[in-house]
Amino acid sequence: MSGKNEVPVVYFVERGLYKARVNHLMKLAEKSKLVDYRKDFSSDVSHVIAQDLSRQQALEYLRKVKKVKQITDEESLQFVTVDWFVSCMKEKRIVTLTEGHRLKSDDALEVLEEHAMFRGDASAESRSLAFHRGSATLKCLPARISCEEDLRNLPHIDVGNSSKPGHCKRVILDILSYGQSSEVEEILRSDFYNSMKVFTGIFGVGPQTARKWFHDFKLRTLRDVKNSSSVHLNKDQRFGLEYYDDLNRPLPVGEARNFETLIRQYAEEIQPDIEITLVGGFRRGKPMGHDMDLLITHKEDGKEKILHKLLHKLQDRIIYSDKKAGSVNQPYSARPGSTMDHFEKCYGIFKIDTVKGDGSWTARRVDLIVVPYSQFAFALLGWSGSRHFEREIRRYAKSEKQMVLTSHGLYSSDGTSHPASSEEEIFDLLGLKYQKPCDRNC
Ligand code: 8DG
Ligand code: CA
Ligand code: CA
Repeated sequence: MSGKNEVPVVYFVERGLYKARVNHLMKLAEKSKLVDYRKDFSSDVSHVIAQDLSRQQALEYLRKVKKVKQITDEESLQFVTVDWFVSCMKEKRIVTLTEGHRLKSDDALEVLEEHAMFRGDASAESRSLAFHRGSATLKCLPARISCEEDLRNLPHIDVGNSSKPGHCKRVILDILSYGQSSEVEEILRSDFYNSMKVFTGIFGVGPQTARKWFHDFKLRTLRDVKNSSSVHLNKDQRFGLEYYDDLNRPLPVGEARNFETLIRQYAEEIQPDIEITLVGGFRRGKPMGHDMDLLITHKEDGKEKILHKLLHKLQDRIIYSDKKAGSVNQPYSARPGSTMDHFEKCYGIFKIDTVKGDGSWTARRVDLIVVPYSQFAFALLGWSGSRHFEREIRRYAKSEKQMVLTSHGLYSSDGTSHPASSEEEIFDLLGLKYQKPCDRNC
């Protein structure tokens, strides 16, 4: 857009969106007087609209799929989310762009971390961990890195005295010198990375299945998956595919808090002293999440079929639910190092009211976990994440204290259990300084 009051010229990136949704959006844009709409990308487009793609992926799509040779003024192009467009249509005005409306830029080290897990070869875990640690170091810095000197002595980046820089450092140095890392750009452009990203976005599909689809069945898109005769989807995956759009839409904390309140209300109707706690990323203060994790606990240790009764009250909202019976009396059998636990729980997809309060809903993933009161502090610590924090604190317990920490308890190597009634006590037992949930976002 060159002039101040010009009408935005919008273009939709179809990748990652269902055909029906794209058609619907295009029709809205065509009819609207607020925006001009281009079916084909042209040089006058001012707003590129996409969902669940980074800025680089949207650009890549234009170059590779749409064969756009030259994007004249990439800097002035706005890369925005479908949510921005929908808000404009609903409010019948051009909504001011906020950071939340812009497609995010890829974090180079996070791309490498993800790519290592997608490849899944023998060294995948250690490679991805190395990139994660490098990326976490950068995030903790008070200012942006501007020269090689800023990297000196940084943990997991400036490692060892070798004259050959480590992988993380090499990538950062490339970005400092050339504005980008050719290795990362190549990954972002690759069919493998882009297809794996889409496939692993389906609930119930992990890297292993996604790799099989990509390499053995030669699938590339969601449409390929749907039309493939080789793919046999299990129940999770069928729902995952059907609600792909909704389940991949970031979940705002307000929506999660509203649902937490509703669950608490239902729980109170069942029995007044049931406690409901929203955990996971939201407890760490994240404004957005991918699902809701709710702990349900009761002083009289779960004899009351709480989950069954709760799900009954929620029945109109259940799209899918997978109940797992618990075996909380043999918690020590938990595989060390694994975050999987033995609580009675339900992995579900529920219809959750949007924050608009107009009766509209979005399909969301919800984990409901029933925790015996005596194990609550451990479950709280275990389910608050982040996954990386959990891995590190469990590793620390094992290597420094010769103890096993799980979401059920803390145990010495002879199996003795060390009870705790708060997270603070667990940190204490481990000889660690207490870390608030908001400081566990590493
Ligand atoms: P997000 O949803 O905001 O994207 O992130 P998150 O809330 O940090 O991640 P999550 O995938 O929802 O996982 C939350 C925490 O739950 C994570 O640290 C691992 C932990 N967790 C357990 N036990 C189990 C389990 O049996 N299954 C799963 N899926 N997660 C578990 O402690
Ligand atoms: Ca979560
Ligand atoms: Ca979860």
